[in-house]
Amino acid sequence: MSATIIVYTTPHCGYCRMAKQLLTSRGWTFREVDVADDPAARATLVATTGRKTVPQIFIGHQPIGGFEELKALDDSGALARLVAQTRDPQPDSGSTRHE
Ligand SMILES: N[C@@H](CCC(=O)N[C@@H](CS)C(=O)NCC(=O)O)C(=O)O
Repeated sequence: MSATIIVYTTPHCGYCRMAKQLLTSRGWTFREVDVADDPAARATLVATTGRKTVPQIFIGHQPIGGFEELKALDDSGALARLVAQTRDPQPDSGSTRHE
């Protein structure tokens, strides 16, 4: 299963471009949602994240912020862990399946 990464963007947004480049450089696919012409989606995004800028990036269902937050997480190594957790649900190590 691949990680669900969603990047909310607008066209001509430099931070959006940098965020997408970072994710692509790591080999992670993502879904891009352009909210430029969708005021309702943008309002929902602001309500959900508390932030008015784009990009807004979600790893799984977790809003992590914009490009600068993405970069900080990447620099610390936390981003790769977050993506891996989202991508690979931990097996139920305490149980054995009998079929
Ligand atoms: N610190 C933010 C800065 C993002 C930012 O300033 N984005 C610009 C577009 S590139 C923005 O949303 N400006 C306000 C607007 O478009 O309404 C980040 O790293 O993502």
